[in-house]
Amino acid sequence: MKTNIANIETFLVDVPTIRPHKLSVATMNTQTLVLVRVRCEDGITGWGEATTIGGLAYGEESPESIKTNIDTYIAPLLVGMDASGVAKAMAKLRKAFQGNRFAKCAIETALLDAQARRIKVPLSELLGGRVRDALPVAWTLASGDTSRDIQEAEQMLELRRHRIFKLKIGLREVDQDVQHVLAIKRALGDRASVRVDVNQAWSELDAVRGIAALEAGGVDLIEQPVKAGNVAALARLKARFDVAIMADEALHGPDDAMAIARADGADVYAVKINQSGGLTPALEVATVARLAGIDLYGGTMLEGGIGTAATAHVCATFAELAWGTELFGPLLLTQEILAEPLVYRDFMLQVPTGPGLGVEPDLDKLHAMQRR
Ligand code: MUC
Ligand code: MG
Repeated sequence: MKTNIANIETFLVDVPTIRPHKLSVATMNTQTLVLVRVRCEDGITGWGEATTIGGLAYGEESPESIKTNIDTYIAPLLVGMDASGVAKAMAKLRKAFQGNRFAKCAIETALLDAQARRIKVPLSELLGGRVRDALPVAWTLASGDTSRDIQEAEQMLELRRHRIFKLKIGLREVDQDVQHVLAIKRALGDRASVRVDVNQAWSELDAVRGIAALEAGGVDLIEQPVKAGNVAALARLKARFDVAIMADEALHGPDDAMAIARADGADVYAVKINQSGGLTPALEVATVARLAGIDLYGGTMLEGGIGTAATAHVCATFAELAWGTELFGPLLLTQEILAEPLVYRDFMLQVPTGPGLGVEPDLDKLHAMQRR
């Protein structure tokens, strides 16, 4: 049935984190969620999220630019179009506007959420069909303090919430970082998978030294050790070491996925809906990976409940998901914006089962927390 897009609104919501989250590119004390609401003439509403990390520190879109570009350009283009023709609306949007992957992701999520609600299926069924109902979920240790990180990991194991830990490194000297990681690995032993994310901080020489020591110490995976643009270095590191090399910032959607696969540049792809420019391109990234024999991992931009649920629906369609996910974003925040929080149980995130995303914001909370 045809029904038009009636209006599109955006909200910035600043939520403090439960502790400082230290990456090589930024220290986060707050996360700014960019939420998008699409209302349709048939009364159906869809939600999307376009959250990034550290303002402009991580990527070329900031929360404020995402909001402005949706309000100024994207909303006027789409209002009045058929809401049930999501692919057509997204094709128009992708043709009219360059870049703005995060903004496009939020819009596609909201349109697909609305459409899945309209036809009364979980979003994963619109995306090709669900093959898994729960996803292994990693936790990031990024307090910057070794004993605090060990304590945090022990607590997560005790709670049966996480047994995969990703450590953020790259801020300190390579040797200091290696000592920090190996102390945590020694404390956790075989009870957990320990992985590192360098967020592009190392030169290739740093990477050779660092990865050799981390591999010898039992670390399972090295994420984005060198600059995003240096795919040749990623490929050399992949060829040199047995430990898995994961591409993250190097992956800005299907074209990069294809180029890195051609260069034999990674063992694993972090599939991120926002970095990919939407749910459909994220599925394309995953398809390229599958065809090239590259493993999959469900990545996060530390989104709140809406973006996290959307990624969960995408990952639920992957037949193979060798490295699990890191869909813990809502757990890093002091405030829950969903009416019903996502369920984390037995080291897994449960993929919502209701129509659409299967989650929705608590509007009172959202309005109370919204930036004015
Ligand atoms: C990244 O680079 O992977 C994901 C988890 C986390 O702690 O930071 C993000 C971004
Ligand atoms: Mg990363």
